[in-house]
Amino acid sequence: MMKPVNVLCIGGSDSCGGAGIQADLKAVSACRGWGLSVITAVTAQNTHGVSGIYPVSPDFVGKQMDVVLSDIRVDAVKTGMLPTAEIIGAVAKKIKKYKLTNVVVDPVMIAKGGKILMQRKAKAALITRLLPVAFAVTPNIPEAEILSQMTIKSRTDMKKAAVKIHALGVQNVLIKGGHLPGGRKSDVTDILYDGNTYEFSSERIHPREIHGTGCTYASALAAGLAGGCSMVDAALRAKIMTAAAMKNAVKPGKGYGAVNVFGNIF
Ligand code: PXL
Repeated sequence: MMKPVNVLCIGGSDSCGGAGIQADLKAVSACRGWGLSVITAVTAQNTHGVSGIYPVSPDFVGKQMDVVLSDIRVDAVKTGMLPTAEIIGAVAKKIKKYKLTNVVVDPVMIAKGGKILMQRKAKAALITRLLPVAFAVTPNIPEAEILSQMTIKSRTDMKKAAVKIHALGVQNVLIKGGHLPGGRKSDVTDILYDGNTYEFSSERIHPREIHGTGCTYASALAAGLAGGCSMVDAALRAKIMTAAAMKNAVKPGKGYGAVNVFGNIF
């Protein structure tokens, strides 16, 4: 039997299937990887928004990691929703214990409908405990503003913020530009900083409301790293794949739509 490339996704369940662990596993599968999942919280949500959050105990998050890692080689890790400081601490401890590499942190803070997915006091734990053990962090603009403690209004600001976040101890900072204001015809530029600065631009897709883009991007990035791509190659592939998944978005319910990584197949 073939040995697959394994990506461990650590995050919350999204009951409507568009974001969270469900999006992660679909993105890893679309990249031909094998997705493993450690659940940090169960959300009750549909395409109108999140109605409830039930966090898993930090001990049980740690237990899921122990059981998986005692058996299965992990080639990359992707973290998403980490609702509390205690859960962040448990995840960081296991990443260190098992010396996990290619750790991609998507610093999920707020859901599309505005629901808070990470407690306010957990943000400090993300910065002090998780970023130093991460290979890459993938904030959108509002998340990058929180991590860098500065306002971002331009590409120049994005670059300054990336340098500040890099100084927190994470090797690769990839700030996604989708939230920067721009005209209908403008591009979306993501900034990668690893000591040098890279810019990735693509056509702006105008999703009225598409759910799961950040989860898909970070999971595809982790799958690329797991398969041996450089950070730049993995980021480019992830951006191309996420853009295609947005173009192929579906509308499973009456509310917002969701990315669809398998859209080209059917
Ligand atoms: O898109 C970020 C995200 C991550 N994880 C879960 C979510 C969401 C957004 O709603 O529900 C579980």
